[in-house]
Amino acid sequence: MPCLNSLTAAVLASLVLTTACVQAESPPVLAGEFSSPPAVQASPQKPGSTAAPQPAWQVVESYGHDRRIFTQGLELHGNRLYESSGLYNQSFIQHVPWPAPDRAIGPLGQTHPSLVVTGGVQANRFAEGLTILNDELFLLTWRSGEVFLFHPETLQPQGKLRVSGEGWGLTNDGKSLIMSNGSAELRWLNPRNLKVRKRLEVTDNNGQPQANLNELEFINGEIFANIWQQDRIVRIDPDTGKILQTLDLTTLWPRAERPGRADVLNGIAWEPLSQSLLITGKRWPTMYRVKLRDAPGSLLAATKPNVTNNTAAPQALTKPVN
Ligand SMILES: [Ca+2]
Repeated sequence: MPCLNSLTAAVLASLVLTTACVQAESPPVLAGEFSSPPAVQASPQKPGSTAAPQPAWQVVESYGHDRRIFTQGLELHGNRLYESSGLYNQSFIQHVPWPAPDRAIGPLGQTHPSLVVTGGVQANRFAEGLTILNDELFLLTWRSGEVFLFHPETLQPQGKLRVSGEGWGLTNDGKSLIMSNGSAELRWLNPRNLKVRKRLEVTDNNGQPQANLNELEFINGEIFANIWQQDRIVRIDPDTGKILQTLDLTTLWPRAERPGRADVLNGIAWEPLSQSLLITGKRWPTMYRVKLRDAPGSLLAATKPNVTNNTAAPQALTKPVN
C-alpha cells in the first residue's frame, strides 16, 4: 500500500531505542526529541509517617519512540515488541526485536532494517488495540466492527472476525480476548469466533462506572487500563470490576510540555524480565520503562488471599456466558 511504503520507510529511519538512564544522562541520539521524564512520582505521605513516601511508580529508563506512531496497542510477546498505529489511511502494525540488540546505538531502522517488520491495514480502517493469543495476532478496529488476524511473525493477513460496537483496547488472559470500547464495560471474547463469554462493568471507589477505558494489559491476574484523555492507568479486579488502584501519570510527560500534535498517553506493555511496564502515547517521542511500588497481582492477592499470581495459568472465568 502506498501509505505503508512511505510510512514503513519513515518508521525504519526514525525508530530509536536507547537505554539512556533518565536520571544520569541524556539520550545520545535525537536529544531534542526526547522529553525529560521525572525520576519519581510524588505520592501522598501517610499521616504521622516520618519516612519518605515510596512513589507508586518510577521511571527507570526511557527509549526513543517514533513520533509518527499514533499508538493504539502495545504488547510484548516473546522477544518482540508489537505496536499498532491508528488513524484512517495511516494505520499499521509493526514489531521490533526486544530487547533490541543494539538498544544503546541509535536508529534501529538504520542499523537493522530487516528486523523491523510492518504490516498493512486497509486504508479505510482505523487500527486500535492488539494482542497475541494462540500464535495469532488480533487487531481491533475502531468503528468497522472487524477484528483482523495476522501472522505474528510475518504480519501477513490471516483473516478477520466480526465484533459489535466500537473497538478500543485489547488484551488477553491466556484463554479469552479482553476488549474495551470506550465505555466502562470490558468484554471477554472467545478468540475463535469473538462470541462474548463475559461482560464486566468497571467501577471506581464510589461504585460509579469508569468510562473511557482504553488500552489494556493483563498482568498477573489484574487488568491494567489507561483512561482516555486523563493520563491515568487503573488496575482492575477482573472478577468484580472494582478499581484496585489508580496510577496518576500526569507528570510522566506533562501536557504543558507537549507539542500540538502529541496526543494522550496510550500504550501499556508488561516486560516480565524486568518486572516493569512500558508506557508511551500517541505521537510521543519517548517510551518509558516504569517500575511499580505494588507489583502487578499483589493488589488482587491482597483482596483474595487464595489467588496465586501466575500469568501462565490465569484464573478460569467465573461466569462464562458461552
Ligand atoms: Ca497492551
